[in-house]
Amino acid sequence: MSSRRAAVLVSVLIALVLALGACGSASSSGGVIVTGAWVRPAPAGGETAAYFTVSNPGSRDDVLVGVSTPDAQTAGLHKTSTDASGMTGMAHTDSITIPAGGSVELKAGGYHVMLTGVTKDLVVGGSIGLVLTFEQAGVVRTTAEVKGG
Ligand SMILES: [Cu+2]
Repeated sequence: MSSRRAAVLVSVLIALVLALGACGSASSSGGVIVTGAWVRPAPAGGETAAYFTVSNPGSRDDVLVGVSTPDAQTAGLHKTSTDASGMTGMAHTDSITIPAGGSVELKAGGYHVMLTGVTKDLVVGGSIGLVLTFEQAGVVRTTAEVKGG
């Protein structure tokens, strides 16, 4: 083999490795898949909300029972809802069930992760870590990108 052909072969292998490595912003453990995690900007010490989608391709329901982060003093599951008089508020929720074969999207106006006392300025382009605990899947770690909104 000529050295030129060898060089081409090496380039192809490197491209392949990069392509395979690039498919992973999804975080998975034992059945659930967490995708699209993001968090709203906030100044250090402030509060904000984080969102993501959890898919459960498995054959039994799983339940998100806890959330934590090294990047804020507290993290908890909240649900925003609007009552009959049109007042919008949010309340702590203990758990979010992810149905077998289904998915749940945490989004504005619904479920979210409430963070208080963030330990650094969250600016667009930055990120924080989230540690999610599921009844079945156990601990799933993901990275939430700071996005405007
Ligand atoms: Cu909240």
